[in-house]
Amino acid sequence: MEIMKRGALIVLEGCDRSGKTTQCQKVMSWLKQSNIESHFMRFPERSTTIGSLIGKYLECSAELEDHAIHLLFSANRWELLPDMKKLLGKGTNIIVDRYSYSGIAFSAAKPNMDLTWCQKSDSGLLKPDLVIFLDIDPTVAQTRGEYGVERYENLEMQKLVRSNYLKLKDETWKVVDASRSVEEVTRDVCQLVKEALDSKSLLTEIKQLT
Ligand code: FDM
Repeated sequence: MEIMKRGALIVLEGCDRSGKTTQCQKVMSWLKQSNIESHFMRFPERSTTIGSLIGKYLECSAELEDHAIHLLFSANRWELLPDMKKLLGKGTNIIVDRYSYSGIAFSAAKPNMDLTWCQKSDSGLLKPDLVIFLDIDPTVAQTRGEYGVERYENLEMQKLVRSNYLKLKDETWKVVDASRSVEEVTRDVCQLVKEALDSKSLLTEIKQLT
């Protein structure tokens, strides 16, 4: 009897202008062409009630205490957990643009926010099978175009965020040099995704973030 493989949970992370969204689109179109059942998600997911408040905060039209907004970002992942479990359970792979690591790296870049405290609210969410970190020096990333008007889109913050990201790196992380051309990065990203989809670990239950 053939054992059914669950879907893989694959996350792309990186600082602003590292090319996450472009690479997610490239991976999704490659998966579609290859007839591999996959679903795209992004965090924050601004379409929910919690997400719309997060959106207002990011656009600077609402102010929230730092711990409170951190917990809302986390709640936004918790509210989508049942959907994620359902998809993975029926064998659909999920490609995610930002996840808990953004939650921790951005919140902990603020004064008086503790990285370990920031990790706690996501404990129990699904642990990705693969995290692709698109690494680029924020000073170089900035040359790709002006930052927008949203909160956090400034060089100082992005430098702190990058150093936090690097503290979160574990065995599921693969670091990709995102300073290269879109095509070069896509080649590496698709290769990493392919390896994750071929992995025997998809025959075992998905782990949880601690
Ligand atoms: N962000 C994103 C957080 O601060 N915490 C989180 O948990 C997540 C998922 O929101 F500045 C920040 C990171 C970024 C902003 O921007 C979302 P995009 O352009 O929609 O990814």
